[in-house]
Amino acid sequence: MLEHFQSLAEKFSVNPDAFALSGGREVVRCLGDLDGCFRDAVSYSAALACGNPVLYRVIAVEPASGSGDLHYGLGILYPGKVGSEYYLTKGHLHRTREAGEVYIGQRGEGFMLLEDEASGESRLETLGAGRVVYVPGFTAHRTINTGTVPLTYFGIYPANAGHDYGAIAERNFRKVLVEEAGQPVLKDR
Ligand code: PAN
Ligand code: ZN
Repeated sequence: MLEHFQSLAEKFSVNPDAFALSGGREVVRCLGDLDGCFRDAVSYSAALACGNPVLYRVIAVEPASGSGDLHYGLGILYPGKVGSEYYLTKGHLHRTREAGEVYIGQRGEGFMLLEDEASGESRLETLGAGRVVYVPGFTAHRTINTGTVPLTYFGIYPANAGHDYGAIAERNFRKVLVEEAGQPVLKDR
């Protein structure tokens, strides 16, 4: 019986420090996968010419895909910048537009950039240890690491949410988060 519970603990464990989440599928995104995401194309090419570091990883668990089911994942976004713009995730809308998401910050310092698809209105929400960010439906979302250590976060979303990268990639987010005098500043692209 004890062995049974130990194996369950193994099956359903999360460890943000070790970036471990049981039962998930890992996706790794490198600098070269984020072509067109950063504002400064010259700095992007120069950075890529020096190497292709991993920018972030996501372990996603998809236990079931029926109506009402949930998927969840652990993300880790490393610190760094391209020019003056902080490392970020590609960002997406959910394919099922009305699907929302909850992000729970685990470690590090950063933000989520949210952009309402219809109005184009942007919002910057703090994401870090102990912060919860609710992403409403119909909202493009991207994670940004403004700190000096990896930013880890847990995300929970409807199983039918899906990822639509195309719509936001075509025009990109309207705002950029850049470092000015050592501080993050939100600017128009
Ligand atoms: C997250 C994201 C994760 C990586 O799990 O997928 O932060 O960002 P991109 O998917 O934009 O590369 C999520 O929002 N899932 O829906
Ligand atoms: Zn999402």
